[in-house]
Amino acid sequence: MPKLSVVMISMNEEKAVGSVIDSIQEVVPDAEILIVDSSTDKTAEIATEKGAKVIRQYPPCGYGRAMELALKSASGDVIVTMDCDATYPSKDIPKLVLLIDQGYDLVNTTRVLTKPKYMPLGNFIGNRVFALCTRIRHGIKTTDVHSGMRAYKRTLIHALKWNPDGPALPVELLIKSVRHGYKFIEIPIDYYERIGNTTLNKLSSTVWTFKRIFCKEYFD
Ligand SMILES: Nc1nc2c(ncn2[C@@H]2O[C@H](COP(=O)(O)OP(=O)(O)OP(=O)(O)O)[C@@H](O)[C@H]2O)c(=O)[nH]1
Ligand SMILES: [Mg+2]
Repeated sequence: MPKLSVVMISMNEEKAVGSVIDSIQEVVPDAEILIVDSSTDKTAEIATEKGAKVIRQYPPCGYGRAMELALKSASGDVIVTMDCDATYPSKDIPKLVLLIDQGYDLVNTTRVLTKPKYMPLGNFIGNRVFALCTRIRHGIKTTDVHSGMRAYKRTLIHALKWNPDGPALPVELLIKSVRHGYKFIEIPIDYYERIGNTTLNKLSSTVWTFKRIFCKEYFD
């Protein structure tokens, strides 16, 4: 098996982080678990105690800069991203790793083939619209450009250049990778109820999503 890192970013996820780490360690006990944390609560302490490697980024620098630090600091040959809010199915991590092992550079997941019970209707419609725009503009067969659960080959992460500013970085990582010729596949996953409060700013995320889909400077 290739060396695996599971990376997450966290901001005030003390209610969820412990169970998320437990669920990862249950399925991939040898994986490095790396968290870039910008919390004022006990998230970092809980994660460290559970055996995760925690990098503090404080004051918070936003989703993109935290995710960039996490992706670049991971030591694995395969890097899986998750949210720290218990919404993603850790049990599916081995499926993603296997696909990377079979030759894919980027394994995306989709939460929205049908409306997930725990995703608000507005978010579901937004996600489908973003994916449709991506399909039309770039010809990429995706239904979910915002999924936070993915596997990347390490070589892709260290070759690709991206803009870490603003929300919606996963959109740019997906579009750019496929446009640059990396081998891509998408698989469906379940999406669970969020523990704790969302940090998502819908307006800013929507604006940045469209910029990343339609402005050349973000996808070339
Ligand atoms: N380190 C760090 N983590 C962040 C920051 N903003 C968000 N996060 C984390 O990024 C992950 C995704 O944020 P969420 O609030 O879950 O946003 P989302 O997944 O788009 O929205 P939901 O559907 O409500 O879960 C979570 O684990 C957050 O704790 C930040 O500025 N710094
Ligand atoms: Mg989330």
